[in-house]
Amino acid sequence: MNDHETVPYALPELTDDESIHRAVDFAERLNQRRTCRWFSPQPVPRAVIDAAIAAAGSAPSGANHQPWHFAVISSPDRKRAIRQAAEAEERQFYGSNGSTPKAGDEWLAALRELGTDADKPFLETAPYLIVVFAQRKGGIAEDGQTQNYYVSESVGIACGMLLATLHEAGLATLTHTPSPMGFLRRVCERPAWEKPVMIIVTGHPAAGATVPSRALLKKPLNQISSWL
Ligand code: IYR
Repeated sequence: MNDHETVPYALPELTDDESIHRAVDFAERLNQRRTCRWFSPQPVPRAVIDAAIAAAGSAPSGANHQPWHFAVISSPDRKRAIRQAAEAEERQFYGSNGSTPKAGDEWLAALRELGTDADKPFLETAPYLIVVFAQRKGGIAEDGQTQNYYVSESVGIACGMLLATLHEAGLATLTHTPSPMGFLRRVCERPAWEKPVMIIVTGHPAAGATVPSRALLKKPLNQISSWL
């Protein structure tokens, strides 16, 4: 090792039993998360969103450059602008404006089971849209110049931690990825070197909200893991 500065690192010591219980409990809670497409306008305390972004901001990242920005949209005007631009893109994607769909038949068939379409009312109903940006350049100083590393991986991990924290706080979430989504840079007033990655729609589920049964089908452990 070179002579970089260090500070001590230790975690609370758990017995194996405690460790298993905590892992199983947490996994069971995370397992309850569903992508929700029906939101209530009920307000959510800003402190919850701040805590979730702080959790996301603690994610590991390439060279610890933390190449992310979270723009929290609550203004009705900006939410409407995002909805209008997103739905315009989605109408082309689904072909619901009468044009040939941008999505191929296979993709459209895969989405049919989830019941998605070009209408995105939740972009206006939910109290918060957290728009996630990846900083292609910028370093810690966010100078727009310094090289960043493993940007997609870093931002993906941060989004996972954000979703987990919001779920733990009892909120519903939806990851929405209009395509293309360059318009988000303008609505969120972000610089050119940042790339919009996704909108995390956040709030309480609407009364009577449902999720597609298909969403409950998760691959079993023995299919998603192997021990060598
Ligand atoms: N962006 C579109 C399409 C869409 C694509 C995938 I892959 C999904 O899992 C869900 C939707 C939309 O939001 O409708």
